[in-house]
Order: sequence, then C-alpha cells, then structure tokens
Amino acid sequence: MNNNKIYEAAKEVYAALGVDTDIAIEKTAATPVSIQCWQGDDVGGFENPDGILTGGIQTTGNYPGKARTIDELKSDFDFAASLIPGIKKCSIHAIYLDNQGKKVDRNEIAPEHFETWVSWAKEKGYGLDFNPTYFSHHLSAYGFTLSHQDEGIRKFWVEHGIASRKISEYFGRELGMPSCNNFWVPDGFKDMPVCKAEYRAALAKSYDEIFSAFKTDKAYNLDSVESKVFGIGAESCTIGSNEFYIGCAIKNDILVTLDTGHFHPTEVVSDKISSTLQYMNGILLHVSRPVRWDSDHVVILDDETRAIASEIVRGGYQERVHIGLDYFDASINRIACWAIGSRNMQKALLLANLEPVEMLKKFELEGDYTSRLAYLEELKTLPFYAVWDRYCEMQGVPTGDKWIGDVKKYEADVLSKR
Ligand code: RNT
Ligand code: ZN
Repeated sequence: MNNNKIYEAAKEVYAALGVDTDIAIEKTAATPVSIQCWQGDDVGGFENPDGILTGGIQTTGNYPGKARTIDELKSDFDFAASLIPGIKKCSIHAIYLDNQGKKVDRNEIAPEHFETWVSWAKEKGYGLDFNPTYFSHHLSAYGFTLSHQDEGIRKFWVEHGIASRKISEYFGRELGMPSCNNFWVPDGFKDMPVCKAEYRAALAKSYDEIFSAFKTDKAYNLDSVESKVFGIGAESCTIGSNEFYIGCAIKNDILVTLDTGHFHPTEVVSDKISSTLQYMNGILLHVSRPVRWDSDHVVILDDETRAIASEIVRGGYQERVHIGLDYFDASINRIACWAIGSRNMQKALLLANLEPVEMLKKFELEGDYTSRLAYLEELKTLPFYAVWDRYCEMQGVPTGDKWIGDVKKYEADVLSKR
C-alpha cells in the first residue's frame, strides 16, 4: 500500500471514534517544544575552554564527536532540527555566551554576548529560551549561590540573575515569541544542616531582589524557578525545594519549572500540571527521564511522557504549559539523543491530540469507568504510525527509521573528523 492509502485507512479508524487526524496533526505542529542546547556538548558551554561541570548535575559517557565550538554546536543542532517535526525553540544557558575570546564574568553578561545566537535563531526560524548558569564557576564551588551566607558572593549571583532576565527579554523581543528564563540553583547540603532557615531566607531575599530589579514584559520574557528534591553532593537538603518555589513563583507572579527527575520516585509531574495551573498562570516543563535518580536519560515514549502530553491536551493548556526538554547523555551519538528525545515528545503530543477526549470525558462524568479503561487501552493499538509518518512528511522531516541512517552518515562525515 502506498503512504497515502495507509494514512487514509488510519484516518478512517480514528474518525470512527470521532477524531480528525488532520486536526490532530495541525494542533501538534502548533505546539512549540524547547530543545536543550546542552545535549550537544555535555553541558560544557563556551565560557572558558576548559570549563568543568559542577553543581549537582553530571553527564556520563565519552562518545566521540561532541561539539567543541559554538559553530559546531549550532550546525549539530541544525542537523538534529532537520529530523524533528514541529515548532522548535533552542534553550541556551549563560555559559554558551559568545564572548569572542574575552573573559566576561557571569555578572557582566549582556544581550550583546548572545547576538550571534539571535541572528542564527532568526535565520533558522527557532525560538529561544534562556537559563542563568549557577554552576561550573569558582563562586559556586562550595555548593551555594543565591543562598550563600557571604553577602558579596550572594550579590554576585543576584547580579547574574538580573542580567539573565535582560537577555531573555531581548530574545523574546527579537524573535517575537516569549523566552522562558529558567532559574535553577544547585544550593544544598551533603549532610544534615542546622541553618536551613538562614539559607532559605537568603534564597528568598535574592529572588526578591532579582525579580523586583525591573518589571519584565511578559510578552517577551517569562521567568521561571525550578525546584529539586536532591542532587549529587546535596543529598540531605536542597535549599530550593518544591514548596519553596511554589511560594516564590506565586509571590513573584512567575512560572514554576517542573522537571520530571526532580521529585520523589513515585510522584509524577503529569499530576502536577492541573494542580499548579489552578493558581498559576503558567508552568515550564523539563521533560527528562530519571532512571533510579535524576539521571537525565534521553526521553522515551513512556507512560509518563504520554501522560504529560495528555494532561496538556485534555486540559487545553497548550498556551500555559511551556514544554522544554532537559536531558544529557554522552554515552551515545549526541545528535541521535536530540532526535530520539524530541521525536518522542512530538509523538506523545500527537498521540494526545488523537485521543477522543470528549468521549472519554463523557464516560467518566457518567460514571462509566469500565468504558473509560477499555477505550484507553484500545487506543494504544490504533494505527498511530500512519498519522506520525504523515505529520513528518508534512513537516519535511524523515518518516519512520530513515533519520537513523542520516545520523550515521553525519557521524561518518562530520563527527568522526573532530
Ligand atoms: C538540574 C536541572 C537544570 C539543569 C539544566 C542544565 O538538575 O534540571 O534544569 O539540568 O539547567
Ligand atoms: Zn531541569
């Protein structure tokens, strides 16, 4: 059967449940997904040539061919983007600044250091997101930044936070779509602290200073704060806990970032979407895959990724939930990591858009939980691949497994020569 016939047959199967596959494709294509630049170089950045990763996060693996310069990272990202359907944003960390070989400390960063990223994004049609970097720096070396008890060090990091908001706003203004500016700090204790209150008060004071420094235009910049339950070297206490940041986000009228690896193992982010959105205007997601801990494995099409997408679609939250990916694997081809994780996020969204939501909601409201479960299970084996291939075709990206050969070729032609 040719592709068209396969799609038409699948379209009929979904239509019998009241689902229009063309509309599902359209809706998926309209939902931006932010792809993390740091997958391309193991969160190294370009601040100084021998930057090392510190601060409660870790990349493992030594697969050859990682991007060594901004230009290599950009062309790797472009190649990955050519394999991924949908609207793409690129999420950039402060350590990816283009300092033209001059030392620019974290508290000195400004829009001018990101101009080349903006012109690239404009040319390629990507949106941008930003992240101040509170790790991999000598002033974060002892595990504290915005909660530091040394006033000078704390102020330094406050200045970095204020600077980051200006850069994010600049991104949004230039690209005509809001940039999410995500604050994650590694601050925490390896062993049992006694001064939790002092550290949390300092962190709160820092955010008060950062978010009151100037009023941002929300059409261009959406500040967000990311909690975590624990990190490497911060096993006993994370200063920026979930409760801390929920309060912080509400007080400052900003977003909260929910990272799928940052909660206790049986807690799920999918359940937090409709809870947080009762009281907040929006949230930012860091979709990741924690394997036993916050391991940041490549996103797969697992139950939780699907549940997240379904919650967004069922709730009609496409405008209020900003989807970002956050994982970094250095043990396999890094471009394949981008493609696999991003294609899976897209698949999850398309699957969610193909759910007969009205029918399922009707069953539930009528108390017919039998039909609800029966249909949820039947939906799993509908001819999804035909709709996925059509979506990829319409977006001009490879269908099925074709992209794998393309990545192997890029590896032979480009990566293996690095
Ligand atoms: C760390 C957080 C944070 C980082 C990125 C690089 O645990 O998830 O979001 O992964 O900022
Ligand atoms: Zn994260």
